[in-house]
Amino acid sequence: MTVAEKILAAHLVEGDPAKDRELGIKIDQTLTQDATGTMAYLQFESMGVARVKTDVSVSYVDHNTVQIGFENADDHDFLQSIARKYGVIYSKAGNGICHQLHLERFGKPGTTLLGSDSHTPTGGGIGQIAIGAGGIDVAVAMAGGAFHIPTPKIRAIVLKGRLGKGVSAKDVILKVLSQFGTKGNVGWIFEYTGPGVATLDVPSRATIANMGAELGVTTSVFPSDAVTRQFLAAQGRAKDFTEILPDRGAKYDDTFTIDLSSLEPLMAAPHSPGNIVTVKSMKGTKVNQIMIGSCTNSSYRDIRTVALYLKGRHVADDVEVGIACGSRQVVNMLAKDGSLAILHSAGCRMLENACGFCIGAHMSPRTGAVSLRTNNRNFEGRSGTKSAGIYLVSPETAAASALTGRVELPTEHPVARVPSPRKFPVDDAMFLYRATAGRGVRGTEIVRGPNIAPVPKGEPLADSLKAACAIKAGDKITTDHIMPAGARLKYRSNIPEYAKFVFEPCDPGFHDKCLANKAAGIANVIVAGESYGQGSSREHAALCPMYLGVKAVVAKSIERIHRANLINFGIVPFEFENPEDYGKIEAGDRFELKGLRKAVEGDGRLVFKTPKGEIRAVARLSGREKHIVLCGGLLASL
Ligand code: MIC
Ligand code: SF4
Repeated sequence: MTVAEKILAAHLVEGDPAKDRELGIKIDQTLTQDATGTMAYLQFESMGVARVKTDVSVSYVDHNTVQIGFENADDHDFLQSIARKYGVIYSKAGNGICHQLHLERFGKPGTTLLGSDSHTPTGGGIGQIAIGAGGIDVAVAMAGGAFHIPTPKIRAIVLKGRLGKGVSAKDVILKVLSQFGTKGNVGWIFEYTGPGVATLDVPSRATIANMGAELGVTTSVFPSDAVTRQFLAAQGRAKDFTEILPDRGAKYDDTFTIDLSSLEPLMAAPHSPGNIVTVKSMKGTKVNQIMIGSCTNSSYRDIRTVALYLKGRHVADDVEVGIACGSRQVVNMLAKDGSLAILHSAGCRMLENACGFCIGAHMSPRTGAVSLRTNNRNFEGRSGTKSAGIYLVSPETAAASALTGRVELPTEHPVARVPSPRKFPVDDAMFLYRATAGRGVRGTEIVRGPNIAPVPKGEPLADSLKAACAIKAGDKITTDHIMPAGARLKYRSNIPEYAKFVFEPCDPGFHDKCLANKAAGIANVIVAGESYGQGSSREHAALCPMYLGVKAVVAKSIERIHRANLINFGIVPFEFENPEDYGKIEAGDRFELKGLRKAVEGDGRLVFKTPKGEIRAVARLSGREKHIVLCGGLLASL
């Protein structure tokens, strides 16, 4: 068996991998972050369960930490009180970024982790099957319910050789992205194997697993081996180690080999993480901003490497450099070994240990800027500046370029490799309620400021609907297009308010149009091209459209997490049976969805007529998914 098969087999509660399209797995650990967490816990509350039923559930506050206005602080208080009541561990704002912290303090080889954040697969670096999902799926898991995944196909990414100096894990995952792209990988698990795995430390493995999210795979996983053992021991968690290796002769559905020694520095050019070019081809390009950090590259190894590049030097005058570390542990280590002083002296702006710039909530670049960033997504406008071009790079490329303000090749002046620390300084003081984890404290009063609005519930699916195409979008529409974050992030707990910004970057009139249709008894339909709903796990990209009366999406293809979110909020996820039918529908077209309910109950096929002709759509739903859609969403189905 492969590593993924072993862990899945040990957690299988529904379905047979040999026969069924969908598997139900038991979830051992959950994580939430504040931007998706308020909704997840509101939904958990409405399930009427007395306490969480997982081994470990952690609520992190790392996204909305800017606190302009009362909204973020209201959310934090709500999350803190909910955590205390239901037995969730609460990680206070300032402690660090959820995925880095979870890897350091909780991630356990051989277990399953479900997180309401698409980069939860970071845990694959420590040998977990770690999966990103919508908040309501995490709420169900906290209540002891199974999580469902498409029966996976498993691809071995065989690593050989050893990375050269100035080349690092980010270049490995950018190489994988150049091969497999950001679409067409739905349902796959990428399993890293081969002799090169042993040359990568756990944070490097985590970087690679993290950006598997950009491939659109279910998750990525590394074996749990001697390197994992050493990392856990250095975190004071030797007892959490279990060895999990693939069996000799384990069979994979596909294999792709990478020779680490032949890799060169790579970057993802605007506006997709799959748009890979060599750093060499961009050498000398003027750079305005360099941002280092995010859950992809904010470990001690990453930031210490940057310090080694900048030691005794200063960043170029015409470039701004910001650094956000992944956790307090990382900062404490950098303080102790002198790196923090090096970075300050070099003129870097040291930011809070949080998502910040990665989600457009801090340090948006100037108009038309070239910004090199070590994070994982460079979708247009995500940085907060629509005209900026974001290039995703390794910490090495970022640091080398900071010195001249131009794109530089880090391999030309490499620094020493940072060894894995023998002992990490452990300080869990900002993880609250560990003593009552899993039990909770009865009678805790939940704090609900005015930003905490109730969760809307869907209605049962109608048999036939008068409908209108509310928007016709193109290929690779991300959830950042559907439900922007950045300055809008603070409305996450208030659906009527947040819904005002659905499709803001594509069609600012979308909200008003939808509400007018809804008032006139007309259902809204979203039409899109390939790979609809790429990127983040934010269920708001389904929940807010549901609130606006969207009843169906018809796309050429839909990404896994977003498809599940649509179902969870009672929106039928149709795909065109013939992709050419996309040309037969325009924004504003009116049509009738006759026999919609019957179609969902049956084989999912629906034919409807637009002014340009007949459209054949199909929603391939499992029995479980049909039930949810027919009820009007997961909450309504419980
Ligand atoms: C992101 O990187 O886009 C986010 C913000 O972390 C999202 C979650 C969210 O929208 O709150 C994700 O990746 O799932
Ligand atoms: Fe935070 Fe960025 Fe990671 Fe999302 S991708 S969890 S915003 S650091």
